[in-house]
Amino acid sequence: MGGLKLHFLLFFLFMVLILGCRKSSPDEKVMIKEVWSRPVGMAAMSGEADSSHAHHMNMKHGEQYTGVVYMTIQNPASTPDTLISAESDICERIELHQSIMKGDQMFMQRVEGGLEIPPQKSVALKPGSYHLMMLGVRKSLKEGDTFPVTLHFQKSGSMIVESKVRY
Ligand SMILES: [Cu+2]
Repeated sequence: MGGLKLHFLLFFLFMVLILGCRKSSPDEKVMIKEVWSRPVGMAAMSGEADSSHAHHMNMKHGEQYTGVVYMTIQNPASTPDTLISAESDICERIELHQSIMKGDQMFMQRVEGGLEIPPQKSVALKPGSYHLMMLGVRKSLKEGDTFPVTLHFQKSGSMIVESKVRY
């Protein structure tokens, strides 16, 4: 009796192991979690509190509203994937940016060549790090609003996610 139970247990563990390994097949798509946005208003852009976005004023976006999109991208596959570009109906275009500290000041720069998501890793787009920058936002973003953002990945293709506005 005890031996039978042990065999069953070993078989069960074996199946878990096999299913666990199958999870990381190379054609598995990235998963997008915790998508949220917030507007970056003119006041914030010129104020000291958000000097990270000050360079947009120099980029002749002074008349436009901008916003950021944050999310976590998880890659369950055994090969890397790359976030190439993004777009949304609510803005003119979206750029991939990275915030970096220089001394005690925060600056942003465009990320060229897309953002690589290593195999079986997550990359967080979050304040002070990577973010999607929405330029020429056409509507006012109120807390709780949601809007679709289309993401284009090298391997996973295009996917639409809903971003929720949070302040
Ligand atoms: Cu930015």
